[in-house]
Amino acid sequence: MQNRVIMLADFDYFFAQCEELRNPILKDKPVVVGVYSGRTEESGAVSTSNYVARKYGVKSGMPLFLAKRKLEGSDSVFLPVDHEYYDQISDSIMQIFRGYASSFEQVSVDEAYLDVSEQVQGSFERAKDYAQQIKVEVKKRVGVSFTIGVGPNKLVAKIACDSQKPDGLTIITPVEVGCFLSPLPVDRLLGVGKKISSRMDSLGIKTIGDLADFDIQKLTGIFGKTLGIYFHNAANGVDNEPVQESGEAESISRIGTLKHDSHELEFILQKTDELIIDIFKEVEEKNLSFKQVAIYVVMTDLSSKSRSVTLDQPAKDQEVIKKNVKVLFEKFLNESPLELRRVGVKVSGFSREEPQQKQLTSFFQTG
Ligand code: TTP
Ligand code: CA
Repeated sequence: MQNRVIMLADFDYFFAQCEELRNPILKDKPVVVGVYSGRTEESGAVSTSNYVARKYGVKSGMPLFLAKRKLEGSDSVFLPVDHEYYDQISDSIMQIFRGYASSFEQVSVDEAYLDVSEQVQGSFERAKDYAQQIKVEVKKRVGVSFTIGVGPNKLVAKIACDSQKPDGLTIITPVEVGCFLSPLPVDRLLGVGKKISSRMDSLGIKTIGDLADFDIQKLTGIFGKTLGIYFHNAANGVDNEPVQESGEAESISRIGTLKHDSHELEFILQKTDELIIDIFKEVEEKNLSFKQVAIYVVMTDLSSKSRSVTLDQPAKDQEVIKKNVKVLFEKFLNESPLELRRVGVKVSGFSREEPQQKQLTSFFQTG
């Protein structure tokens, strides 16, 4: 049987990178994206920060006031999270990934596994070029950099990915797995949190290598059969979990930058038509009907807005998206005099039933 070749792609400093994308002036400054709780001007926590800010000691989860203190005297920029925008960037990249893999599994807004065994014919040498190719295409089409870890399974791909960021590419071939994992601290394994790692520490298990060498009978005696066997396998780099799409998408969206800033309906619709074709392809592939259509805009002052409409009944028709997007933009452009820089389209409210009209047509065709 051919080797499995599994990739994990993890977008670099994702929310902050998205902010740099819509406002390139930010690139050389410390950028902090945070959730403001609203109680006082400074209360809240850091979601993420770019690598410039990280040099000052800023970390995810840190209180904003502390991040402010660390960045005192620098030309730092603090921004509130804009999930709608990050989701659209994420969706655009995920769709590119799908085209490169036989199976695909999105883990979070900024992480996905790709099973590329067939595409690279089980060769890790080829996987290197293949990964570069994916990086180049995403950079060109969306503008985002990310890190890839490649391994014979999901577990190794994930740890490989974490070992060199940002814009990294780490490849661990099956023969390298043992040497790669064994010196790493045991808490790098999924499922080994603070409590378990201190228990392992008291057993003399500090590294993944220590865990791999630890007697499996004793291990299952201490942690129970399921966990014990899992720890033993994981420490030995064994993981047979398949890469598979989990659950249903909640929404399908695309975002794109206009060739130039504009307030002109026809020009904007040319761009959204391109996005809609791409969205509809995915809707059809997944055999979905949708009930909501939304637009998203980023204006020249970098503020962003969204507008949506709920349909009377589920639809599965590209023209329905186009028509509603047109109406939403007509209304929006009337309300707002600012020129637009980026535009996005989203469909959501999915169901799998055939839309009524289609049912009728198929009834007539078969009847
Ligand atoms: P991560 O992948 O953990 O971090 P990152 O992408 O910002 O940085 P890198 O991968 O280069 O180390 O998280 C992905 C996004 O999830 C991140 O951009 C913001 C969000 N996030 C939070 O909102 N709170 C958190 O505590 C963490 C860790 C992440
Ligand atoms: Ca990330």
